[in-house]
Parts: sequence; structure tokens; C-alpha cells
Amino acid sequence: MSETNPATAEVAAPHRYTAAVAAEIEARWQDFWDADGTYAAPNPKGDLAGDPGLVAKPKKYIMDMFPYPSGAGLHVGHPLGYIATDVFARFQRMTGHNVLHTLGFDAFGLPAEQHAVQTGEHPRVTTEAAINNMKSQLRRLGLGHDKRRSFATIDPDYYKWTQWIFVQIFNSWYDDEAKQARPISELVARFESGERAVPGGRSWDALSAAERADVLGEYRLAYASDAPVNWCPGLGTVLANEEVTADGRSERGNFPVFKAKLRQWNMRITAYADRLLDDLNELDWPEAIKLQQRNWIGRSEGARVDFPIDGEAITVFTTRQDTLFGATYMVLAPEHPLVEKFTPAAWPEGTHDVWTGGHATPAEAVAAYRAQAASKSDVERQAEAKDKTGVFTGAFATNPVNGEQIPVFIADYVLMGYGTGAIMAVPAHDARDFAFARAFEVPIRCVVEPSDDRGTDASTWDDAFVSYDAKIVNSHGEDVSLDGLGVTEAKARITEWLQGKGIGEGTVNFRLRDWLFSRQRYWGEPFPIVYDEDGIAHSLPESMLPLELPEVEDYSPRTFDPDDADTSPETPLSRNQDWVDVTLDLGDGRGPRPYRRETNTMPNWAGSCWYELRYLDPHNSEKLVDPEIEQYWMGPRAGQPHGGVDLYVGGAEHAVLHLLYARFWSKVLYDLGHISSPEPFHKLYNQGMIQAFVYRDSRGFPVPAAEIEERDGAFFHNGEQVKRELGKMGKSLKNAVTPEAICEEYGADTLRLYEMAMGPLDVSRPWDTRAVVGQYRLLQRLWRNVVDEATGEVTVTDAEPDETTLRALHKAIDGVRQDLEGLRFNTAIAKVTELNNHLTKVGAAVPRPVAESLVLLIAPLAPHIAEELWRKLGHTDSVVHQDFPVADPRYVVDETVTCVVQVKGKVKARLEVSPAISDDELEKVALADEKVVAALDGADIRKVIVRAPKLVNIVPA
Ligand code: ANZ
Repeated sequence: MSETNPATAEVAAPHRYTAAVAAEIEARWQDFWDADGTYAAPNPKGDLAGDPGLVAKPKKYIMDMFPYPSGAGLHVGHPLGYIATDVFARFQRMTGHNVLHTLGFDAFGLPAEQHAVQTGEHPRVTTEAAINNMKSQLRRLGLGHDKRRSFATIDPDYYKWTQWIFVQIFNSWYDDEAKQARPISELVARFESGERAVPGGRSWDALSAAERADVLGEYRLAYASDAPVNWCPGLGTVLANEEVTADGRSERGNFPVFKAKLRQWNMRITAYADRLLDDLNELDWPEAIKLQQRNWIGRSEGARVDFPIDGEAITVFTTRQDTLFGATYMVLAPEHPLVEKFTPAAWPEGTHDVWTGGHATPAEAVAAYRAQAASKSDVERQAEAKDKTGVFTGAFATNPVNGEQIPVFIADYVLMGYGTGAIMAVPAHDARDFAFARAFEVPIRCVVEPSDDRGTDASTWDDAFVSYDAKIVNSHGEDVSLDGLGVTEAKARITEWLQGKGIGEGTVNFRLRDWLFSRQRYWGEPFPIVYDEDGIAHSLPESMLPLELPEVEDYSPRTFDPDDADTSPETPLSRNQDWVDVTLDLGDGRGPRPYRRETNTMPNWAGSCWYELRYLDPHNSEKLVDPEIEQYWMGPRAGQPHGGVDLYVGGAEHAVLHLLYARFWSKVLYDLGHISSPEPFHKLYNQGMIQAFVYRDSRGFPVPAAEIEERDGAFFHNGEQVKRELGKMGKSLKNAVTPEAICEEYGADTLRLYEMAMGPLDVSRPWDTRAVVGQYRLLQRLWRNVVDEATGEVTVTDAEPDETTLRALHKAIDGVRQDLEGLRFNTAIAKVTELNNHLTKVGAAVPRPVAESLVLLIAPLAPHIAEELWRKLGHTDSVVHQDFPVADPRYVVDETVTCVVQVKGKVKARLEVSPAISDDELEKVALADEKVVAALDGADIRKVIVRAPKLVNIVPA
């Protein structure tokens, strides 16, 4: 019983490992590590340069997705990944690596701002308080961070460089020929010299400053545009596509989101779509995340085809140009700019009622339908609903392959933002077109031969026939025929024909959109941009960075009725006249002039787009990062052709936002020559979630998990039976457990072990406070194997370990090494436990080399107790930089293996034999075995097949 209630069992054993002992040891070693700089990782040069010997070691850069410092602090679910990277980093230090591991804070963003809006308190104040609280919570866990390298994204020293990067991106364009970003000045030089034609056909000299700015705006990698954006009146801000839910509402706050044309900053991430896709292949990332990025980028190979209409053309994007002969109508997105142009004044003779929608004129029908479409989100419009809506525009276009006049509709299942915003509809072979054609009574023509028995008369079909692997039929025109070809050959043939005629070409289309980069917020990085009297945007020179956030009276953006789409944003910074209107000399030779500052701020993704670089050279005020230092920690090397962090651990929820944006910024910085690594994160690992039990009363409300009593498998709260389910951990479900509570009851080493032992790191698992004590007992037994609980004396002996103990030890070493290298912390702990239990069972004083190895094995997992025992074992240096034990292969091989003996193909005996046994020897042993002799029953033997050490097969005559 004493073990089930450790707190009361200490009297007889004054030197037992208890929570109090753990608390004392842990605080002492944490102070020591801080004072000693134990975890400082030296750089090859600069202000963090250190021991050149350490720099000569192979490097390991290990990183966590940094936290947002929330006011609520951490619960035990948060540090799972931080503990895992810490264990891994400690193991790497002990296996000869110079390890960089630190942690900063992603500190701009909404929660602090919302608090500021409500209380009037500066968000910096609440953010810094939250950072300090989190720092002390993390320190209590004994994480081996190089604290000299930590920072928060709100530090002006840091965001100076976020702004500086923005300026670099603003002053760059993507050179499609060189396939890389180049300084915009090179593009200007090409326009000036005439080497490159200026769009619009005029000469560069002839353009006004504003016209030039407009031209360059079409090329810059950061540009302002009046694009349709996601405007959320309820939040008072615009949102990125990634921040809008599938049903068209704001991810945060769940307010309606409308498409509105507003002038906003964008990042031309689409220029990098191909490289973002291709380079994924070289990264060591979970396949699921790579797949999400691939889908998000959404590369489609197809063709653009012009359909003549009134002497002009409607261009469509199709991935099925092989089905052109089956295109029986066209659809434009309702917002398509050509709609008005081709819409005739009156309905053509005999237009069907279904097509007019009951409207008197095409113009009226179009206007009514547009109003209806505007109220739906893209996702609603794309949903596979059975009912397809739309109206005829009154116009006909020509199908270029057969000269047919085909009707042009507008319908909301075609989106303006994808491809060209216009499609050729092939109802026989596309499900949505099929549904539409049925509803609007448009002909359906089979051009891909069905592989089932429906036949080629599409008018009798119940659904579209979709196949990428079938024969083309009914597809011949005057000078081109696709009949009999497969889909792939038909695509190639028709694309070539279109290209020859100059009415189409093969093309690649991406789902990825440019990244909407401005927010109507206070608590973000100000843009390093000012506008002159002509409204032309200029970037600030580096000497004016950081551009610090001004003090303001009111932190809130103006919000509106969430349902009122006819509103537009008003930013908190815009109300600050003294800050907004300035006279500056930008050093461009134009002298001091009045300017107006940009009053949007950057989105909270900006700060996390490049933080891996700042950890490397955190105090550099001259450069983003010193190239030599960046090259040392991040540069490409064998097996990592794009360079990057060696291990990056975080949640899978960041598959497309942060991870895509950070890759994009790396590529731009790489192209411009600022860094040597085009990828930020070589290896990515997603840890699972720590879940928790939620207890709900009869009304379904959560009750505090800490107050639950369990009786015979049922759960009670204040006597009332409650239901248990698995959910997230957190305040709202009343089941949060703080790391402090566990540290107080058992110590940080126990918490660390428990979190690592709960299961494989990438799998989600339920927290169970009652199970934590198991790891506490492991540490108590470990302590008892080294220290006399009555006297506090070290008990190890100088006697040689026996063979069984040596085998147990070296097998543990071998297994733990492999497990730690492979991030299998749970099985590593199981192996340490097994060795520890073996020593307990032997019961005698533990031989010194075995005790020392055991301490080293557990050091990455439970560093405080390891430091303490290491010291008690007589060492004067820290355990952190000791060599991790290496297994002696002689003791690792299994003593015996099981050999199966078959007679006539049936297993008759199993023998325990040495793995080194020879074929001859094994044959003798097998034939002498009692059961084998019995099975043979005196029969002659025709053949014996021996595969030492595992198999003997005896074939009687
Ligand atoms: C004719 C066709 C025939 C098509 C057929 C499909 C099947 P992915 O693969 O996603 O790129 N499309 C093109 N632009 C569109 C838009 N703005 N809104 C809605 N749909 C659009 O899809 C490409 C296909 O989606 C294109 O190929 C086009 O329909 C449609 F048997 O053209 B297809």
C-alpha cells in the first residue's frame, strides 16, 4: 500500500525519491543549467560564436512550432511536442552533435488584441505577461533551450526584419524564364532598354510615374490590388481564403464572409506554385501533409480554348480537351466581365421558357441571377447539389472543332476565380454539366465510349460517363478526327490542332491563389510602405526600419452589422493622423516629401514565415542572418538537397497555411541570395494530441473532471452519475490539468516520462492523471538502485556485472539508442524500465558501470534525476554532454533462437539453439530430438533440408 500513496510513505526512508526531493533537485539543476549556459549552442562566428571544437561537430537543428502566448497558460497537452524535441535534442547532444534547440513566441494576433479592445490595456502588456508566465511554466519542465536565441515576433528588433523581408519581396518580380525572383530594378532596366516590351505597347519613357507604378504592380511579388476579397463585416477585417470555413464563414467568430472588391496587399505565391510542388518531393514530411499541400496547390494540366463569338472569343480552361466534340453549351461565371458584352437586347426567336427563367430580357435575367449568386459562398456554389441553376444569356458561341452554334449560359457552379471563369460544358462526361443539361434541356452527346452497357445514345443515360481511360467516338470534323484514340492521345492530338490554328494551347492551371496579406488590425506588423501625392507606393529604406507600431487610443477596427455586405474596413492605425501623414526623405533623390502611411497591418502568419532564420543569428542588427551562420545550420547537404531544419515538430493543423507561407518566403530569400536553403524545414513530424476525458451531467454540461469519483466502472459527480467521453483538453470542458499540478505532485521528470510513455508520439492519446504514478515509481526504483534510502549513501559496487546483467544492459542500450533516434520514446522508456526492473530483481548492489549506463540512458528523458545521480556517482561534470552508451554487440545477440523442425512438412518440434549454430550441428540436434524420432517412427530418411539456425525439414523416404 505504501506505494499507492507515496506522500505518506517517507518516514522509514528519509532518502527516498519523493516529490519534495524531485522539487529540490529540479530547481537546483535548472538554476545550474541557466548559470552554466549548458544548452548554449555555439555558432561558427558572430556574437554567439563559441568553442570551435563544438562547431566542428556535425550540427543538428531541432525546432518546435512556436507557441502563441495565450493568457490561459499551458495545460499538460501543450508541451507534448516540446518534451519530445527536448528528449531528441538531448540524445543528439550525447551522440556527438552541436545541437541548436530554442523556443520563441508567436505573439502578434487576435486574442491579445481582443482583450485590448475590451479593456483598453495595450496588447503588448497582456502579451508580455503571457510570455513571462509561459516561460516560467516551460522552465519548470527542464527544457534544454538555448535561451540566448529566444525572441518574440512582437520585438521591434525582430519585426524590423519581417518588414525588411516584405520590402525585398515588394522590390522583386518573378522572372519566368530564369524561374526565380529577381530585383524589380532589373525589370525596369529591361523595360528602359527595350529588351522587354512594356505591356500595352508604349515605351517606358512615355509612361507617367503612376502608369509605371501600375505596370510594375503587375509584376511585384508583393502588390496592392482591388481584387475581390473575403470581407467579414462582423470582424471588421478581410480574411485569407485559408481563414474562411467550408460554409463561407469566418473560422474565428463564425461570421458571414462576403466577396467584396477592396484594395489589399497580396503576395504572389502563385508564381512559385510549380517549385512549391516539385520541392515537396525532396522533403522528409508525412505523406498526408505533402498530399494536403499538393491538393491545395492543385495543379491541373489542360488547355485553353477560344470559342469565337461576335468576332471575339470566350476562352475556357478545360482538363478534357479530348471531349471538345461533346461540348454542347458554354457557361460563364455570373461575374464574368464579358457577360454584358455579348448579351443581346432581346431573347432570340423561340427561346425556351426554361432558359429565360421567366424574364422579359436577357439583361433582366442576368441581373436577377447575379444578385442571387452573390449571396452564396464559393463552396456553396460548388457543392454537388442536384439542382443546377442558371440562365441563358441570349448569346451563342461557335464550337471551333465542328462550327456548331452553342448557347452561352451563366451559372453559379462556374467560379470566376478559377481557370478563366468560363467553361465548355460536356454534359455526357461531366456530372455537373449532365445535371445542368437535363434541367435546361440541352443536348447531351456521347464522345467517350462507355465501358458499361449503357450504349452511346446519351439521351437515355441516367448519369454522366466519366473515364480517363476509354476510346473517343463521334469526334470528327473537317480537318481533325479523334475517333478511336485513347484519352491521352486525343488530348495531345487536339491540343496540337488548336495550337496550329492559333485558337488554343496546352496550359497548366493551379488552384492556389495569391496570398491576401493585409488585415485591418492594430496588433500586427505595420507595413513599411508609404504613398506619395500620386498614390504611388514606396517602400521605406532600411534605415527607417523598424517602423514601430504607434500608440493609439482605440485598438478596435470598426465592425459592422455582420450581415451588411455594403460596408468597408476602417483600420485602427488610420485614425492616428500624426503617424499617418509624414514628411520623409526616402533617400531616392526626391528629397523630403509628404507621404501617407499604409494603415493596414500584416497578417499574423508573417512573423512565423522566417523565424527559423532568426534563431540562428538572433542579435544581428546589420543583416537578416549572417550567410556563414545560415549555411552552417541550414545549408544543403547530403540527403537534404534543399537544406533546412533537421527536425521540425508541430501539429498537423498547419499543413497548408504556415508551412506553405514559410516555404514561399524561403524561396524568395533564396532566389535573392540572402540564404542558401530554399526550404525551411527538411524533416517534419506531427505529434498527436493529448486528449482528455470529459464528464457530462444529465443535461450534457461538462462537470469538473478533477471532482469525479469512479465506482465499479461508473462515474459520479456529487453523487450523480455522469457520462464519460473523450475530447479536447481545456478550460471550457473543465478538464484541463496544468503541468504545475503534476510537477508539484510528482516532479517534472515524472511528467516528462509520463507524456513520452503514453504512446507513439504521432498518435493521439487520453490523459489519465491516475496513471502518472507509474513513471514516478520507475524513478523511485531507479533512485533505489543507486542510493540507499535509509542513509542516502551511494550503493553501487565495484564488482563485475554478471553475464545476464551485461546482456540486459547492452540490449537496453542498443534498443534505447535506436528508439530515441527514431522518436519512439514510449518503447525507449519500456526498455529502460525493463533494465531497471532486472536490477531491482537481482536485489544486490548494482555494479558501477551498469548504474552509470542506466543513468546515461535515462538522461534525455529525465534530465534532473540523471544529473543528480551522475553527481552522486562521483562525477563533477554535467550529464548533458556525456557520450551516450554504446552497446557491445557480443551481448546484444539473442542467446538462443527457436528452430522449427518439420517432418513431411508438419511442425514436430521446436528447438532452442545458438544463433551461430552450423547446418551440420543443427541437423544432428534435430535428428536426435525425441519428438522427431517419434514422428519418424523408424522410417528411412530421403532428404534433410537445413536452414540454420531457424529451420530443419526432414523428408522421409
Ligand atoms: C470540359 C470538361 C469535360 C471538363 C469533362 C471536365 C470533364 P480541375 O481538374 O479541378 O482543374 N472548370 C474549369 N474552370 C472552372 C471554373 N471556373 N468553375 C467551375 N468549373 C470549372 O477541373 C477542371 C475542369 O473543371 C475543367 O475541365 C472544366 O470542365 C471545369 F468531361 O472542361 B472541364
